[in-house]
Amino acid sequence: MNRDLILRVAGNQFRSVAASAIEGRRITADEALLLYEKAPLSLLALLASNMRERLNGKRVLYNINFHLEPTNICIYGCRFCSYHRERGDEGSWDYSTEQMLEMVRNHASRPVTEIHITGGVHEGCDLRRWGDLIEKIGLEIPSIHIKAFSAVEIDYMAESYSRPPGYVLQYLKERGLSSLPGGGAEIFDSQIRELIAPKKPSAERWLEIHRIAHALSLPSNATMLYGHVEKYRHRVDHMLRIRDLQDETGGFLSFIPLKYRSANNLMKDTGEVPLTEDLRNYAVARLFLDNIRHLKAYWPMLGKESAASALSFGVDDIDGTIEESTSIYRMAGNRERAAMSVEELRELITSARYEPAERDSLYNIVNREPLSPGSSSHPT
Ligand code: V47
Ligand code: SF4
Repeated sequence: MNRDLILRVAGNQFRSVAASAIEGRRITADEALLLYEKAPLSLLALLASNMRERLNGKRVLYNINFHLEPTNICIYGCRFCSYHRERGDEGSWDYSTEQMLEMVRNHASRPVTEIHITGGVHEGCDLRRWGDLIEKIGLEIPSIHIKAFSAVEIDYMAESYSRPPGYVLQYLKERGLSSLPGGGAEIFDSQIRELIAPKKPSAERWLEIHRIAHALSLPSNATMLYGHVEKYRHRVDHMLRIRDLQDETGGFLSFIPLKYRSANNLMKDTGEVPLTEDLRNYAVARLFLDNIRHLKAYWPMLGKESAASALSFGVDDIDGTIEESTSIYRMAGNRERAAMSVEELRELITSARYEPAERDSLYNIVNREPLSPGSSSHPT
């Protein structure tokens, strides 16, 4: 839709912010708050789509990856988390390096380009052990991109070795670490953080670790856990801190809003926000984070249908065709099978009238022969 038409739809109340968005000017925190609180969903869809087309055309990217979750035993006990267990609890796990390498070998014949490793944190989450693990994974699949260890895990390794995070990141990089996932950010506001994740490292520490990673040429993602007790202003504050850091380093590859899922955790009475709220959130994130090119929908958390709707609200990246090894959202109440074949994912994108394209972890397009059914990443 052309500029004048969008501005007419925007009306007086939103004309100025709409013009900024369309003309590529940065929107302010107050404008983001206004969009969150008052903008009609139809206008948000138009503005976010306009911006996503300017940045990414009609393309929707996906990556063929698999998740490895070494353990769900975790000392932090975040109140929103349905996944963590105490050692010895029913449903807890803590894989040995050999068990994890066996899982990796099971993927070696599949066309995966990335392994995503993250999990709980406990006394066994040792820097040398994780360094050894990723080194061995690199020997099993030399071409694989290893995206591993959230800032929370990096912080734990640094603290337990009484070393700065830069030491830990450099050590892991030398053993094959190529980027960091965006977990652990939650909501940066200290009061909300205290309510939902009182034991977790602070927002400042999360940002510091990503700043250092970027300086070491380790790119990363940023997440935001939304739809619980936070208010819109906390989301804006969160994204502002990410936008500021991105201005400084340019190291964030994508922004990933994570919808709070309420089953089986201490905050279950909070409930979940409706799909319209997810779409509003994607659109405002797209418009506010003008310096992060990719906006990712993590479909195992959102569900397939909702992920397809999110494409019309600024999302240009759908997290991969992943395996059932991803348990964090299943345990938090998403009953959908956490796996989708490449064909299914491409179909979801084309049915929404976008253009699917496979990407690698650094957002280069992967051109490959059509996958034969035998080599698809569909779980057997
Ligand atoms: O930090 C935990 C979230 C995150 C719940 O970087 C929950 O590519 C909703 O960060 N409801 C970990 N969310 C996962 C993560 C991630 C996921 C996909 C891709 C990438 C990436 C990173 O999961 C945690 C927390 O914010 N989480 N429990 C819950 N009940
Ligand atoms: Fe541990 Fe992560 Fe769950 Fe918090 S969200 S309890 S850090 S596994």
